[in-house]
Amino acid sequence: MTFAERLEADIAVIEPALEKYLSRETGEGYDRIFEAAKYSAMAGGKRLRPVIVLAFCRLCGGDAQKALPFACALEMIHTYSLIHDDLPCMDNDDLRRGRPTCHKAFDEATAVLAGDGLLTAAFETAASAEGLPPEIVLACIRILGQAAGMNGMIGGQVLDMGAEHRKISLDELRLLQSLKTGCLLRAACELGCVAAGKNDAQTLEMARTFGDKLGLAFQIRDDMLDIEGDTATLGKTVGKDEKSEKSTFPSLLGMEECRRLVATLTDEAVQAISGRPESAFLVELARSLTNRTN
Ligand code: GRG
Repeated sequence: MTFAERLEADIAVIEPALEKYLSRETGEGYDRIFEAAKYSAMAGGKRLRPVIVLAFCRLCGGDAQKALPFACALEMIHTYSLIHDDLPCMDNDDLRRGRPTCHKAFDEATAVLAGDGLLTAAFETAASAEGLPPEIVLACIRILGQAAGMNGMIGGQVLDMGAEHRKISLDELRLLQSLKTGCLLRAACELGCVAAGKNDAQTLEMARTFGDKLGLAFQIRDDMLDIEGDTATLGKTVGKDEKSEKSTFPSLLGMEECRRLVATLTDEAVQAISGRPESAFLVELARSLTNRTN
């Protein structure tokens, strides 16, 4: 299977599973909350995090189907973070994944609840994983909680809020991004390994190195796209960082240095998994992100 075929096949498994998990017991009289959650979750998106979960599971010799609940749980957490990030009290955005943001399509309170609902559904979904020993399921739930929590993505968002309208150092920016964006990407790599039953220190170190390097490269490219991308292709508003006077990788390092850094970090990510059978897909995925346009 080529890279493109594998990617397409994985997304074709992830999307219906995600929709199915979000269609459980839709409530009479409160269907609107399921509608809002699905509006954002099923709006497309690259599905990068769940695809990485499945790929790392295969890399570790596991059955990717068994990792699917964790892949979907991670995508639910990611979607919740986008809904809340777009709220008027946060980034106040009108456009996401090429559509009006959740609070624009519904209303603010519904968007808050849709985010909360997705975050909660993620843990229900992970806990419902079948065909795996309970200690593996538990380990995956812990990875999800740590990555999404206050020592993870939430902590990163708090640093991000404190970084508006002032210049921060490169070290501060790296910490902010490693929590805000890096934690979920790193969790994707770890989840795949653990779901495959590989949780030895060496395997997890390999997964974390790949996740950390890829996460940083991904965020630098994201900052670059806020400058050189276009709203239609990205599906979200560009030029937001400059407007809110945020320190970003391009503002601290310049575009050329960013381009160089993305390439170096991608090489380092690739190096971490090189030589392993089944690594070709992840290598190509990492390379494809270096010049992504959305
Ligand atoms: C509780 C009100 C409240 C807010 C919490 C959790 C949170 C706010 C913010 C999370 C931080 C966040 C949104 C980081 C962005 C990371 C990022 C680069 C997202 C874009 O990811 P892509 O490009 O998106 O993979 P698609 O749409 O392709 O899935």
